[in-house]
Amino acid sequence: MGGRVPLPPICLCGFPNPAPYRPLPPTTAYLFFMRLRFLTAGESHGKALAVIVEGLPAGLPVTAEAVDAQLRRRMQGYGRGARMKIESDAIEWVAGIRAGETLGSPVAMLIPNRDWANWEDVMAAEGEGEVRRRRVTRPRPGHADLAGVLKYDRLDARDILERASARETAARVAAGALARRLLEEFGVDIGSHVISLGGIRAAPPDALPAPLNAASDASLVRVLDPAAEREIIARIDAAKVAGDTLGGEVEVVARGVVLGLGSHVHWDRKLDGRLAGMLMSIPAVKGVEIGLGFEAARRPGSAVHDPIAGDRAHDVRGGFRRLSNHAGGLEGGMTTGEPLVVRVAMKPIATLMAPLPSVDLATGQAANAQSERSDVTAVPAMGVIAEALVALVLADAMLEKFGGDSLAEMRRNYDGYVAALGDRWAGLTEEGR
Ligand code: EPS
Repeated sequence: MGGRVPLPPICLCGFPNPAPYRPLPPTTAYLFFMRLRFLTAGESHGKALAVIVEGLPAGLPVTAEAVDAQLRRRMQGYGRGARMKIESDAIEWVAGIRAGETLGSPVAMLIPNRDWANWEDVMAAEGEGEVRRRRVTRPRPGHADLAGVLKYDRLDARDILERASARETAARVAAGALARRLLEEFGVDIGSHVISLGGIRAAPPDALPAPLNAASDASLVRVLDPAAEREIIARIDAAKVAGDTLGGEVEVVARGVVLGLGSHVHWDRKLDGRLAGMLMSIPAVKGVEIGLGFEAARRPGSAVHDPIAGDRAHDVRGGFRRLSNHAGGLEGGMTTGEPLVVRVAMKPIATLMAPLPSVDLATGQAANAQSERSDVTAVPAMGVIAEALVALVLADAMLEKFGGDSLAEMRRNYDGYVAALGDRWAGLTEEGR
């Protein structure tokens, strides 16, 4: 007998494979959202958008008006299309709220689509009826149409675009409004402003106004520079005439965020990654920067890192302050207590009224892409969406750090932590300071 020793199974990388492959448990999918989870459902021209938010503590005062106010902000902005004239977004509570407070159970909300009245036949859940009317067979470059129909084996790109539409973000803004409500209880204020649109850069003031949204929402394109506002509006008008669309950049600022949210200890607990991943999920968003962002790569360290100074104020910064905030309020995956500053870049909307070349999936022939009614730009609205998503990530990180089944319990944990940070500073000798 040859007595050959069986070789260990070898994986493709050439190393011995000690254990058979086992799929990761499904809970892994939730690592990015440990405490606060949300799910949305709904097609752009379906009956309604639905959202469930799970993980909010009991006892948080909420009103439909506070949620609706955020939905109204999302509908604004010069350059939006006819759809926003049809809709008047507002929520219906479905579950999780009683007597104006959260119960600690999942909160469910509906946002009815007014436009549903015009699409009931085409979007009917059952029966062929008119379903084959208004088929989309000429995929738009830049949209989900082509990859979607091929991957999901559909004949009609409407089956894809209805869900890929940025209409879904209304549901996320509603979820974000609840997160924002929680953060307000802890003194956090989140705002945004447009810093470029259609290639025109705004020159915002060095010291941003507070509250930021009171100033940015007063502008038709949410910029803090009246000269740039005029130029941007002219650029949008010209793009509309040309059948074109425009992208741009938004800056989101969260003030009052306590030091120590997120963690340096593991990749999926770093707040930078959690924020960037969430913001990159906004339709048409192609880039996210934190603080100086890409500019930090071009400067020496001495012109990037924020010098540290003591500060007796016992606030969210734990008794210290920074002489600059190039880090955008994040170091080592943790908040520093300085304002959190995130910039988000959006490409132009993919639906062009002067469409680009495509292929008709019904005939295989070259044809121009389909033109569905759309916006020239949605950059001002994207700022509102980005604020909502930043709120969801921060609320999740707050719940992770301070926990609590009720708002009162969460507040005790928060107050104890902030007091302990202050005590540490108070314990230093005069000499040490
Ligand atoms: C949107 C609703 C949509 C578009 C836009 C965002 O309405 P409709 O398709 O009926 O005109 O205005 O959708 C897109 C930009 C897109 O690419 O699909 C909304 O509610 O935000």
